[in-house]
Formats: sequence, C-alpha cells, structure tokens
Amino acid sequence: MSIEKNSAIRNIAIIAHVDHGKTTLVDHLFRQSGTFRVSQEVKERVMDNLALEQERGITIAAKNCSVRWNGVRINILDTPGHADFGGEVERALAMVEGAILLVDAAEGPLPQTRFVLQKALEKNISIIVVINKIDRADARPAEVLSEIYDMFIDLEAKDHHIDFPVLYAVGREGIVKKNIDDTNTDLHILFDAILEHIPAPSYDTDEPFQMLVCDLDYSDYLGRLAIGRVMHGNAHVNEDLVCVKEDARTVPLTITRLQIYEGVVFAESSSADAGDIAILAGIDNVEIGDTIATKEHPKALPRLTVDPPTVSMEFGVNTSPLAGRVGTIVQASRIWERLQKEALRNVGIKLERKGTDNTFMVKGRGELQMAIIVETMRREGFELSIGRPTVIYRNENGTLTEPVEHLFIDCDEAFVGIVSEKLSRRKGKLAKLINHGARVRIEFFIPSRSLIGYRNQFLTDTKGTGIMSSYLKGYEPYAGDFDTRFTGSLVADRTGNAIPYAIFNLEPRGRMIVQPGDDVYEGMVVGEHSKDSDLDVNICRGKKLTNIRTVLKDENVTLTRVQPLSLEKAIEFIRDDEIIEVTPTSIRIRKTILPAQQRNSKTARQAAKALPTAE
Ligand SMILES: Nc1nc2c(ncn2[C@@H]2O[C@H](COP(=O)(O)OP(=O)(O)OP(=O)(O)O)[C@@H](O)[C@H]2O)c(=O)[nH]1
Ligand SMILES: [Mg+2]
Repeated sequence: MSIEKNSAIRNIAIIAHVDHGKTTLVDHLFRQSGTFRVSQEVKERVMDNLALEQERGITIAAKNCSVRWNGVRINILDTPGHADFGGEVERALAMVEGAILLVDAAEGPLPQTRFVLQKALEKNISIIVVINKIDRADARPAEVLSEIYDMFIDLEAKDHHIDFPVLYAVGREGIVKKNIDDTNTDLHILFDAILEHIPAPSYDTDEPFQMLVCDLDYSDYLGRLAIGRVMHGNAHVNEDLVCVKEDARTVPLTITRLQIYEGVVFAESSSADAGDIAILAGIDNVEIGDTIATKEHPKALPRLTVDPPTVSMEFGVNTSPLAGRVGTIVQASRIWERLQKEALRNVGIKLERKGTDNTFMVKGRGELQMAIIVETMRREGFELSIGRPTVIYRNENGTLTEPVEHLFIDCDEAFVGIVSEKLSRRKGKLAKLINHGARVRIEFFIPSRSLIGYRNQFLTDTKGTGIMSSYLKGYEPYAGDFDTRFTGSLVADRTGNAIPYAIFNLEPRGRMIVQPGDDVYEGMVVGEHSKDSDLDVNICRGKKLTNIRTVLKDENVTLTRVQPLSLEKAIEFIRDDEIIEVTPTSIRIRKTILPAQQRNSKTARQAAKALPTAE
C-alpha cells in the first residue's frame, strides 16, 4: 500500500442550518475566484438553479461546482439546510475531505447545524467553522462561538475536531476575516484556510480505478451521466470499465465522455484522476451507490448509506369527478414511473407499491420534501391524489416505537404559555427553557407525528414571529394517542359551483377554503367546521327568486377573503379520512369516500385511530 495525495484538488461541502447563508457565500467564492467574466451578469444564488429553489429561496438538492485558487481546483458542494433534505447532506459528505460549517452570528447553532455536524464528525472530515452574518445588529459572535464549542463537546467530537479554525464572515458582502476587528474586505482568508486546513484527497497508488457514484444527471446528447468521487487510480475516455451493482453484479460499460466541474458548468477532461469529482457518460444502468471499477478488479466501495425515512405518504391516481380536466398525465403507470425516476436521484426517498393497487407509498423525511415532489410533478402536467403524511413506526423487540424530535422554539415571552400548552397536549415534554430577555428559547422532546400539521398553528399562536426547528432524536416507545385537529370539515353535498350567497350563510359555521365560483362536488371539503364533527352543506344554493327581483342584492354580499389553498397548507390540514386532489391548476381537499351515505365520519375516524402498526 502506498498512499499519495493529489494536491491539485480540494473537496469541501458547505453545511449549515437553513438560511445561514451557504448559497450566498458560494456566489462570492465564484466572483472572487474569477469564475465569471468581469462583465458577466450573474444572478443571485446561482447554485439554486431549480425553479422551485429560486421561487422559495431555499436549496433543495446538494449541487457541485468548483473554483480555482492559487492553482488548486476546489470542488464545492452546496447543501440544503432544511431538515427534510438531510439525505442530500449525507450524499454530499461522501465526496469530500472537509466542510465549512456556517453558523449565523445571531441565531447560533440550531437543530440542523447539529445534524450536519454530527454527520461530518461521523465521516471524520476536517471542519472550518465560519460565524456568518456578523453584520446583523443582533449578532453575538462570542456567545455563538461558545455555543459551537458546547455542541462539539456534546457530540463527543475528538480533540483534533475541537481544534477547528474559526473565521468570521459577512457572506453577503463576500468578506471573511480571521479576527472580528480585521479590516480586509475579501474572501482570501477563507480560500487560504481551505488550502491550509482541508487535506488534499489521498489515494492508494496500488489500487485500480474506483469511483463511487454519488449523483446522477441527464444530458440530451450524452444520456445518463454518473457523477462521483474517484477514490483511486484514473480512467480515460473510451476506456472499458464495469459498474458494480448492489448485489455485486457487474455491468460492462465504455466511457464515451469524461468531464469535470469548472465553475458551475462541466468541462471536458482527458482523464478522471484520483481524488477528483468526475462526470462520466456512457453508463445507462447506473444507480447512486454503485462503484465504477476496472474489468480486471471489479471491487465495490462501501455503498452510500443515508438515514432511513421517517414519514410516509400515499400517492395515487386522481379519482375525483373533476379528474383529467387539466392534467395531461393521469395514469397510475405514469405516476409510478415518475416516482421511480425521482427515487433514482433523490437518495432521501424510498418507494413501495401496494400489490396491484393504484396507490404508492412514498417514504421520506418530512412534509416539505413530499410537497416539493408533488409540486414538481404538477408542474410537469401530472394529476394525482395524495394522503395525509404519517410517521413510520417500528417494532423494536416487541415494543411499538415511533420517531421523536428534539424541537427548538424561539418566541416572544408572551407566547410561552400558549405554545407550551399546545405542545404538551401533543405529548411534548419540556426539556429546557432559556430566557434571553424578551425572547425565550424552549426545547421539547416530542413525537414527530405531533409536528405534522402544527407549524401553521404555531405561526398563528405566535402571531407569525416564532421560529421552530427540530432534528430527529431517535425512536422511542409509542407515546399514545391525542387529537391533532379539534375541528371537523364542511363537506359539499352536491356537484355545482360555490355560490357567494351560500358561502355567506355558511361563514358562521367555520372557515371557508374554497373561493366563490369554484367547482365543487359531493364529498369535497369546502371549509373547516368550527365543531369537532363533519357537516354536509349545500354550498351551491342560490337565493330563491320571487317575483320581486332581488338578484342584485345577492351579488352584493361581502365575503371574508380566502387565501388560495397551498399544497403545504392542504397537507397540514387534512385528516386521515381525507385526501388531496392535485392538478396543474388546482388543489382540492376531498373525503376519501365521496357519497355522503357511505361515509360515516365517526366510524371512518375511529378506524383511522386504531393503534398504529409497525412496518
Ligand atoms: N445580514 C446578512 N444576511 C445574509 C448574509 N449572508 C446571507 N444573508 C441572507 O440570508 C438569507 C439566506 O441566504 P442563503 O444563502 O439562501 O442561505 P442558505 O444557507 O443557502 O439557505 P438553504 O440553502 O435554504 O439552507 C438570504 O436572505 C441572504 O441574503 C450576511 O452575511 N449578512
Ligand atoms: Mg442554499
């Protein structure tokens, strides 16, 4: 065995809690390394190139890019900070020797900071801590640094990890400093720190070529692209290799094109060298986790593994009376195909098909992840129906267990009472309460299922000012049943259009979710009933016309404005006996069983409340 280093390369991931400034920092790394021409117009957050990422201002998938500094190519992986996309962080960390851990100078380390740090420590990679946003008026860098040390100690980091270098940044202005009072106005300190503290990738010169496939892409010209980390050896265009699958089967292949990252685009390369991240074309049947190796020594690398899913949601065809009106893709087989394509690239999700049934279980990490998949599909022209997300229970030595979160809440002192009351009703246990003056940090241990549908409630309770986030603490014995929604549904009892006059008369009964003029059908949920039972209502009833015309008056009723139903809101809202109908233009909530006579809400709800079963 003889180990060498490829000092022309560094591989790093940028990891942090959501919104702590990862993607913004990458923008400036590009600008200052000369990746773009001086005159080139560059939009903000270039790495967030998916339509949904741009719209929502969050990163959803981990993505590669590279910059050059002092002759060294630094491969950078920008990762998402939202907990639902944690699988992406795990995937990214499989490709790197180092990570930049960004922490907001005011918010300090939050749940996802802890999760990503824990994953980085497990992989034993080098860490540079950057305390970001020191320009914030409420920045408290010294305290945050001590919280970061506490977090490292709490995660039982080894001494060499706790010895991390600390830098201070205003990522948005492209400034990184060694000391908080330094006056430099660029990022050279960060570039230098990467070259100095992050080890160059090492490889064994005696080993043959091996590449771990960590991502897939598709090009119209080249077909399927396998993106991965070259562990040992090198490979050239036109070389004959094999792909080692999960069951140790080998599939022969020829590399037709070989590329590397140069900035945000791919650049041709004549060889893929040890330690680099390469993009290979010419492999059709490849999956994330496979190893590309030589024909003579087809040795698989340890497969990429990510935490198993904790939430599952049922996807199916749209069976409502309004199905097929706008969507172009409605068949079960097409939905299944599309989901399989998603699972190929998205390591955080797993699929299951229930017999020959037209419903599919999609398992992942959370509601947002599910909502993003559905949103992407409806934009592609799909129509489908989705059920309420449920947590995945386990059976551990005969005991039913469920996922439990460590929840962090940051809110005004005035709301502590209401928030604590709601959470304890949902089986939350208070773990810690710290008073930072007017704002209070409360920590709870709470079953994951309690948080499904809670976020909106929390925002209402804290008048939109509260911040909540959580990480998965682990599986614990089932905590027992509780009520999540204390209201029922207003259900349309016939097909027609929602009439303003009828809506006006129904308003005292609850909160509407449909707009005047919307199409409705029997069994469709049109509002939230203020009582704990469902109520069948006629929302299509116009005012009876007598000989004296009063139509004008009818049109003048003043209705409470209704916000259009968003996918996430619908997912939070529905009950176990309801499903969401998604089409490219609309989102409707409906009862699973449409005809009123067949639907006895009580028995349906009782059935749904039966003790959960483990997988
Ligand atoms: N005050 C201040 N705000 C910043 C700074 N850097 C970034 N921001 C703001 O923080 C917000 C989040 O920035 P992003 O770069 O999208 O954060 P992110 O970590 O990539 O977020 P996710 O990928 O969704 O986890 C944006 O509104 C930025 O403008 C900074 O140095 N100071
Ligand atoms: Mg981002």
